[in-house]
Amino acid sequence: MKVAVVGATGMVGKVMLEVLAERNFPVTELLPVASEKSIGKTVEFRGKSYAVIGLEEAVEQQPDIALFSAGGGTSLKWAPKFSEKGSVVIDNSSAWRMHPEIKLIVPEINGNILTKEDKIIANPNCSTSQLVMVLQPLHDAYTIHRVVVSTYQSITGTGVKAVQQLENEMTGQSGEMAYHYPIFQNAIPHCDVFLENGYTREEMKLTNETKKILGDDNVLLTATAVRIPVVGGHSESVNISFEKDFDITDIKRMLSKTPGITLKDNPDTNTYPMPIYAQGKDDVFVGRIRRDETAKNSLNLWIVADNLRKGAATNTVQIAEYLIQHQLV
Ligand code: 11C
Repeated sequence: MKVAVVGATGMVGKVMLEVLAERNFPVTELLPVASEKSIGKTVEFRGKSYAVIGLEEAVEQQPDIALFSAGGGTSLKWAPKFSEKGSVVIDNSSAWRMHPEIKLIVPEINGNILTKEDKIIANPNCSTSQLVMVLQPLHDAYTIHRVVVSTYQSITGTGVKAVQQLENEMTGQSGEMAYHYPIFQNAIPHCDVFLENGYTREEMKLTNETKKILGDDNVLLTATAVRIPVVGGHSESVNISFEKDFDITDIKRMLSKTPGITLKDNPDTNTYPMPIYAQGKDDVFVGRIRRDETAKNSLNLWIVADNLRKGAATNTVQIAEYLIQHQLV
């Protein structure tokens, strides 16, 4: 496969290259692509250096697959140009996710809806991917009525500028601010921009993308998204109400058997998921599973995943793997 990685010098792009290499993705030719200012820089892939090329040149080279993580504007403009030339674009930005004709895919959940006709495929927001991985098996078994989620999100979701801001604040240096406020020793209840309804766009992505991936508009979901000074992954406190009653032991057993999920849940040994353990891993970690004693058919749980992996690069590569395995590319 001739594979283009658009945004190859960015935070997610670099992880995409790592994930492609780790998973032995059948790359026969790699095209690392980035904006004008990065052309000529090099990136490493499987021990070799590759020169970064621009978007025009990459389109002309007609890659089989183009993995995009270069921001919504670039995706809106360039994904159609690649697909018109025959490439399949898997886009990690928010540009295409809610487009009615574009599929929003977590392969373990809804990979089966992909066809050869899908030339632009959207990858969900990081906080959504890890959430739906856990919601989907539970929805199948007990029918979710309502979800209340509060996120504790890694600064890597914002990008390099935020990582730099935290480093500056930790070492007492001044510099550019990615956030309106200091992030060191802080929690900022504001991820992405505010919308007219008082929610942030991150919060509404959780609501809307979850319904689209689960394929069920009846699932009610309300969210509060919070940024915290952590780099290893996003954490989520999740309260779920079901139509049907459940048994906690069955839920733990079911989740422990779900591919892509690791159950870490043992109060006796202080075992629960945390970003320091999720960092660099592809799985979604779940724990603190307990009945909500204040509401009917309800429970609480805690989900953690590396937002740059299952939340972004890994899921994108898994979509590409799915296409190959099912001869859709
Ligand atoms: C964050 N979830 O942590 C965001 C980053 O829509 O792909 C990814 C934004 C997106 O701020």
